Amino acid sequence: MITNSQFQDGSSAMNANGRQDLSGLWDFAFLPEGTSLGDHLAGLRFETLTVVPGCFDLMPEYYLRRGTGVYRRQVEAGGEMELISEGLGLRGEIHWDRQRIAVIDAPFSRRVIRFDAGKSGMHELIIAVNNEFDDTPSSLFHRDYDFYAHGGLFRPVTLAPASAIRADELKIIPLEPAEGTVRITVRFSGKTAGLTQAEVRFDRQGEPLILPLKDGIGEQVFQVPSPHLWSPDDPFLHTAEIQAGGEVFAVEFGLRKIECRAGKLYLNGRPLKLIGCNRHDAHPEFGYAVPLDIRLRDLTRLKQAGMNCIRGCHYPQSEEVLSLCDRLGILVWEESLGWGNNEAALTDPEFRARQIRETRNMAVKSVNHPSVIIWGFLNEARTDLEAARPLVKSLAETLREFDPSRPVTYGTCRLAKDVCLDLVDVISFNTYPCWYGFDQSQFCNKDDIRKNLSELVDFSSKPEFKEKPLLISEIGAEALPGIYGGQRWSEEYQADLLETVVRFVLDSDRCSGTFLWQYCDTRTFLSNASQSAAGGFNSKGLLDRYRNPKISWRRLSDLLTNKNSQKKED
Ligand code: ADA
Repeated sequence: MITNSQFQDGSSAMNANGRQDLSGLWDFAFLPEGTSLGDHLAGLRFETLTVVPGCFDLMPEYYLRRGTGVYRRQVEAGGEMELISEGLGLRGEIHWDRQRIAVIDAPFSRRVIRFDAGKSGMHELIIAVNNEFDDTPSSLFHRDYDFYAHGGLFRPVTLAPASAIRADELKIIPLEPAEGTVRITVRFSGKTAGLTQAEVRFDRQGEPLILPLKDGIGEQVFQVPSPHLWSPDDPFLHTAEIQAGGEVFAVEFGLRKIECRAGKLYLNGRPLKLIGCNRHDAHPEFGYAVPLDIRLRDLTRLKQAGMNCIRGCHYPQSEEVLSLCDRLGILVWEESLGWGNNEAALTDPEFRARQIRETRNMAVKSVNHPSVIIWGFLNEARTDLEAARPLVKSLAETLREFDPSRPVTYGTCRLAKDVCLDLVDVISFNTYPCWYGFDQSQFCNKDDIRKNLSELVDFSSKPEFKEKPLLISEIGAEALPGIYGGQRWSEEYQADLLETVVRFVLDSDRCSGTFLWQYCDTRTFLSNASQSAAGGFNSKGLLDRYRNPKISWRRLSDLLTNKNSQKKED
C-alpha cells in the first residue's frame, strides 16, 4: 500500500497525515431482500450497533440473510477528503450528509473516493452494503460460486484530507535484485502542473535521488544502496520515500526475482518448489473480516508446517495478509475474483470490462509486495471454449503490460480440454483424483492419484507446453473432522491422498509445486452435490473451520519438516 508519510504496518492508528481509521462501532440497520434503500433512507431507524470491519450476515439477528446492511457513523471532516474502502461485499453505496457520493460495484476491491466534505465539523457517513445476488452475466459474484457471498464492510474504511498530489500508481520493480537495481514508475495526479521532479530516498538514508516527471508521470532506474535480497528464508524489506510537491509517499518493497525458464520456476536464480495451500481469507464467525491475530496465526503455522506459499483464492487479498506474507516470507499467488465463469459471462462485454478493470486494480494495489510472485485470474472458467480466449488474452496482457516481472496464470479444471493454456506463462491444473469423477472406491487408491498426476505431467511436457512451469493449483478431498477409519470423508482418507500428492510433487522434476485444497474448512453454499459442502461447509481443509488440525495437517507437517522423511510411502 502506498501511504502518505508512514509505512504500512497493519496498525489501525490515525497517522501523521490525519488518516482516520473508521474501524470500530457503527450504527446499523437492515433492509430485507428486495427493499430499495432510496425509499427507506429518510425514515431509517438505526436500532443496533455493529462492528467495522465485519460481515452483517454473521450477526445473530441477520444470520445468513440477504438484503442491505446500512452502516452509519459521524465523522469529523471538512474540505476535499479521500475515503478508502479496502473491500466490501457484494456492492456498496456511500452517502455523505444524505447525498450519494459513490457506488462500489466490485467485491473485495479497493476503492479510493475523493469528494467535497463541506464545512469542517461533524458529518454523517452512511455506507449501504447489499449482498443480494445479481444473476446477470456481468455480475462478478454469481450464486453458484463455491464460497460464501458475505455481506458487509469486511475490510477497513479510512478517511483523510485529500492531498494536493495523489499517487494513482507507484511501482518499484526489481530488475537485478542482487545488484539492487529497481525501476520506479510513478503516476501522480492532482496539482502536478509545474512539477518537474520527485525525490527518492531509500531506507531513509543518503541524499535524495531525482526522478524526473512530465505531466505527473515518471519512470527511472535506480540503484538501492546496500541491497539485501528478499527470500522466504530472509524476508528483508527495503523502504522508499518518494517526495513530490510537498507530499511524501512511503513504500515497502523487496529485492527478489521470479522467473519462468525451461519449464521451471526460479526465485532469485534458484529452482523453486512451491508447497502450500489454497487459503480463503475467511472465518466462520468473522467471514471475510478475519482478525489480524488469526491471519498471523494461520500464516505462521503454515510456515512452521514446512510450507512456503498460499494461493489467495479466489479474490484480491487484503493489505494485512500481504504485509504478513512479506514479513514472514510466504510466497503468494494472488488472483482476481472469478469462479467457474460460463460462456455467457466470458462473452459479456460488461463482465469482461469489469474483469479487466479489477484485475488491473489488484495489480496496482499489490505490485510492491515481494511476497506476490504470481498473478492469477478466472479460476476454473470455461477455458475449454474458444469463446474464453479473448478475455484470457486481455487479462494476461493487462497484467504483463502493468507488471512484466511476474508470471500470469489461471487455475483450470479443464485439463487436456483447455484451449487457453498458450496464453499464460504457467500451466496450473485444479484436479481432484479420487474425489470427483473417479472410481468411487471406499479407500484412497494411491496408484490412481499418481496415475492422474503423471498424465498431467505428460500432457504438460508436450512440445507446445514444455517451456511453461507446471503447478497443481488445487487438489484435495473432503474430511469431516472426527470421522476416522480410512474411508471416503474420513481424516485418514484425506491424509493418504494429500501425502501421496506432496510426495509426488516433491519427487517430480517437471512439477514446480502444488497448492493443496485447502488450508481450512470454509463456509460455502448448501448444494445438492453429494461429494461436497456437507452442512454448508467445504470440508477439504487440512484444518477444520476453527483451525484445529486434521490428521492430514500433522502428517504433512511431519513430512515437510523432515520428521518423517525416512519413512517411505507404501
Ligand atoms: C474447485 C474450485 C474450488 C472448490 C473446489 C472443491 O476446483 O476451484 O473453489 O470449489 O473445487 O472443493 O470442489
